[in-house]
Amino acid sequence: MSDSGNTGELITLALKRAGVSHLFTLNGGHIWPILTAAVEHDIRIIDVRHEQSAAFAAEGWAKVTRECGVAAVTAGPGVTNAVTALAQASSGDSPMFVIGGRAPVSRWGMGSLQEMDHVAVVKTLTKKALTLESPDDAYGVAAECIRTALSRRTGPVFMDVPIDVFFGAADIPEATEHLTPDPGPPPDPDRIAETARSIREAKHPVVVAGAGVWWAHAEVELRELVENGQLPLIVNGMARGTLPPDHPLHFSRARSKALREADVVVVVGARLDFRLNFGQAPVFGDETRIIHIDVDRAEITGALKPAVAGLASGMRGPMAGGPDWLEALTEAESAGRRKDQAMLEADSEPIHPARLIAEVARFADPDAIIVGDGGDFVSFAGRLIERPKPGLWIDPGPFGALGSGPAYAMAAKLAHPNRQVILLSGDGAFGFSAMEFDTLVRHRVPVVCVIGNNGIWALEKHPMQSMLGTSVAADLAPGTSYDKVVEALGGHGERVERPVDIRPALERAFKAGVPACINVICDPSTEYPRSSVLM
Ligand SMILES: Cc1ncc(C[n+]2csc(CCOP(=O)(O)OP(=O)(O)O)c2C)c(N)n1
Ligand SMILES: [Mg+2]
Repeated sequence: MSDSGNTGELITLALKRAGVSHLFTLNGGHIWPILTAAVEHDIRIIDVRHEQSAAFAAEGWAKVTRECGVAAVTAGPGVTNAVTALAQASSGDSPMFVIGGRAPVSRWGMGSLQEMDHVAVVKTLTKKALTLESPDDAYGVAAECIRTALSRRTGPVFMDVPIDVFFGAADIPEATEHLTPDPGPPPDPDRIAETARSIREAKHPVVVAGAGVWWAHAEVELRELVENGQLPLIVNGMARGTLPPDHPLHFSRARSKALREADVVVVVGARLDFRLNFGQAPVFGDETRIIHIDVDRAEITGALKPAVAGLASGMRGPMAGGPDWLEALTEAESAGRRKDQAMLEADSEPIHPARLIAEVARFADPDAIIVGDGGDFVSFAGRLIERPKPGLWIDPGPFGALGSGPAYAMAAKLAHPNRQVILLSGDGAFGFSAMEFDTLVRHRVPVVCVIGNNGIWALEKHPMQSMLGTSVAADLAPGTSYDKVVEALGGHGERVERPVDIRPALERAFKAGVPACINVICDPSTEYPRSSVLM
């Protein structure tokens, strides 16, 4: 006869079994059973100041570790506060599991405190959303939720638990088989061989890789593909760092030339969304043939790891393209880099955001995890900071929610306590989740936040001004002392106004041993040189 446990304990045991080590949460009576069980079974609880951050932290955990991040939020407003993060996870394919409290099933419809049907709200944002009906199902359903989140295409899963079900009990199951995530159907070998042939016959081939490669653990195969075929690689999203910045096949500044002039572009694990101009001209040439490969929703579908490995081994044999293509791109790449040089070295005051980014890039360790949360400031960072490996640059992805940064940085530092974690935040972005510095202080998670404080919502103000001739609701107060906010919460804070003071401030912030904020006053008139409208 096995022991019994309440539903909170049964869910917790399923989480443990799936390797979950952290639970991001904010208290509410509807979820007490999982909070007490997590403590009992040694899952570390990180309690935040807003449920949005609990869910963003779970998502950040997923992005950094490729494990399933888990958050527990209370019924009603706890769940609605987590909705933005579920949407972000859905748009970025982040595997996460959000557990919600729920008003009691025994009084459903009678108007209990915080009663609402969460499942109806989150259904379109999740791979699966359900209400747990009985303690007997708790272990198996929770295990299956994690498996679903990690199966490809990865994504968020939601389960709510009525409070009377949460406190109900069932037998603890005997040790069960570990549930293995589904990597996706095997790709069609004929289509892979055909694609390999198209690449070999191309004069100007290009490979574009996106987050799907990261989620599929296919970065080694991707490198083999481009090296075997000597193919120029362009990355976006979580595929950043797939090749180190000095690799001769890694191109970023030559991106527009490469896409415009390519005859064959193989897009792997990336969506043909606004970042790739929906696969259309003028970003792609009129004659460019795009071959789209992804685990689903693509021309060629299937598990990406074997698909890319298949392409890599198909690169043996004669290639139609000569060295001229790579040479032309290399030249464009160097010219683009030379053009950026002046802003990287700018000595002006207020500080040029690119100079600030350059100082951070020089300071960061090779394995530092850099988190971006903001507008133009993060665009500068995205362009100027390069990572030697994937998984070291974390941003909101295509959903673009401001305010995810502190939670992502927290998750990154919890997952990798011995590495530097640097949060690059716009001053506007900082306002969304500033109270999470209290969470970082309480849980002793010493991330260093660098604010590019330009006193405006620059990514909106500059385009609004140039497109509409006016800007409305685009200003913040100049020079606000956000560093004092962090200091007041128990962290280390500094204000920096001169370029020469950036590096010493970074050194002190990392030595401080507590969460830190370097509030750098930046020039509001510098506009990110954007070539497209972000819509
Ligand atoms: C939650 C949310 N609200 C609004 C926006 C629209 N938005 C995108 S960038 C941006 C400006 C960000 O300003 P800041 O963080 O100060 O960075 P800056 O552009 O000034 O460098 C805004 C308002 C968004 N992406 N997400
Ligand atoms: Mg700003």
